[in-house]
Amino acid sequence: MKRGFPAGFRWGTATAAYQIEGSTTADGRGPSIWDTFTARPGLASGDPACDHYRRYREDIGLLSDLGVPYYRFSVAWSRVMPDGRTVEPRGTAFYDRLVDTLLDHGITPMVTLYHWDLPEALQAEGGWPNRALADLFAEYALTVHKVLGDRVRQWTTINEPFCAAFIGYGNGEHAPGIRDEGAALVAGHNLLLAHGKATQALRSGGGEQEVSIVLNFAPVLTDVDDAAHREAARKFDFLHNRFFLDPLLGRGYPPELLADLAHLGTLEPAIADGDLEIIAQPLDVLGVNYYAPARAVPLEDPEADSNCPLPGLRGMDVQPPRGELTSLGWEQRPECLTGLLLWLHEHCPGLPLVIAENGAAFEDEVVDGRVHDEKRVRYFAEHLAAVHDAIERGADVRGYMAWSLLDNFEWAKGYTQRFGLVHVDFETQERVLKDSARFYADVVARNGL
Ligand code: IFM
Repeated sequence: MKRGFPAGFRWGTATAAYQIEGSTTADGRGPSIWDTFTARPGLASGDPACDHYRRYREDIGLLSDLGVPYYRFSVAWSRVMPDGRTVEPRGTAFYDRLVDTLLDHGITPMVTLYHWDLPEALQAEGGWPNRALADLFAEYALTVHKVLGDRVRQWTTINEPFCAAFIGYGNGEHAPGIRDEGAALVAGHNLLLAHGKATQALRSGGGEQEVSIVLNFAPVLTDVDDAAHREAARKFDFLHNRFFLDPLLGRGYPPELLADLAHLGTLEPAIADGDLEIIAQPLDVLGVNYYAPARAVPLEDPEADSNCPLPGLRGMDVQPPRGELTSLGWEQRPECLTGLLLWLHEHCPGLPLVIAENGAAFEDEVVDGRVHDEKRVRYFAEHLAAVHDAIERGADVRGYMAWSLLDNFEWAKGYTQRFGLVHVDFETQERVLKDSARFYADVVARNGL
C-alpha cells in the first residue's frame, strides 16, 4: 500500500432522501418542492427513484457487504412534518427503523436534515426567502433530534445552501424553479440563519454530538494571471465559496461580496441585528463537497449579466470546462481538491474537515452481470490520492463520503446521470455492484490506496 490514511479515518457513502426514497405519498408524507417542480412537463419524477423507502434493508445489506462503516443520508422534512410543522409519526418511524438497521449492521449513521426537499406547504408561505422558515427549521431539527438523538451523533444541518438558494431561486434550474436573484440572496441568508438556529436547537437537545454544515466548493481557475482575470475569479469565488463560509466562521459577508451584490438591493436589508452571531455557531466539523473547479473570465461590459448561477453577479463570466469531462460535463481536476483542502485548512484554522461528497457520473452499462466502470474507479483513485496529498501536507481531513451509494435521481437531470457505486436498473430496481464499489471497499478495508 502506497498511501495509508490516518487511523480512525471515516469512510462512508452518501445519499439524499429525495434522490433515492420514492414512495412520495406513503405514510402521510406531504409534497415537497421537488414533487411540485418535477410535475412540470419534460421532467422526470423522483418517484420511485431507487424505491429505497421500501428496500432500505436490502440497501443497508449492500453497504454492510461492502464493509463501509459510515453512511450519510438525509431526512425528508415533508415525511417527518408533512405541512412543515405537524409531526407525522409514520414518517419519523421510517428514520427510526433506518437508523436501527444501520446500527444492527455496525454502520454509523450521519444525518443531514435538509437536502433541498422543502415541504411544499412552506414554499406556499414564500419558501426560503421567508425568514420565518429559519425558526420552523430549528423546530424540525429538534423534532428529528428527539427521535434519533439517542443513537445519532453526527448531524449536518443543510446540504449545499448555494444550490438551494441560487439554483432554486436564482436561475430557477432547481425546485422551486424561481428566477428572482434578489430573493435568492435572501434565501441564502435565511438558509444560513436556519443552520445557526438548528445548531442551537440540536445542542439544546442534549447528548454528545458533532454538528456540521455541508458546503459545495468550486475552486476558481483562470487562464491568464492579470488583474482583470484575478478580479473575475475573486467575484466568482466570493459568491460560490465565501458567501456561505465566511459568515459561518464569524467573519460576516465579505465587504467586496456585499459590494458586488449591492445593485440587487436585497442582501444587506435582510441581515437583521444578531443574525450574524446566530449564524456563527461554532462548528464541530465542516462538510466539504467537491466535484469540479469553475473557470472565470472578465466580462467586457461590466453592466452585462454573467453566465453564472446568479447572472446578476456582473463583471465576470464562466467559461466552458475542458479536458476529459464526466457525463455531466464536469472537469476532472483532482489537484484542485488538494488545493481546496489546503486552503480551507488555512482559512478555517482548527476546523476539522470531512469530504461529505465526491464522485462522478459516467455512462455505465451492465454486461454479463458486471459493470466495468474504469473511469469512475480512476476518478476515485485520483481524488483519494488528492485527499491523501492534502493530509500529508497538513490538512485536517477526518473522513470521505463517496457520492453516491446508488445510482439515483439526479434532480433536473432525472435518471440520466449515474453516480452510484451500485448500479440501479430503474425498471426492475435490480442492484448490481460496480467495479468502483469493489475498488472502494478495498480502499476502506486497507484504510489506504
Ligand atoms: O446529486 C447531487 C447531490 O444531491 C448534491 N451534490 C452534488 C450531487 C451531484 O450533482
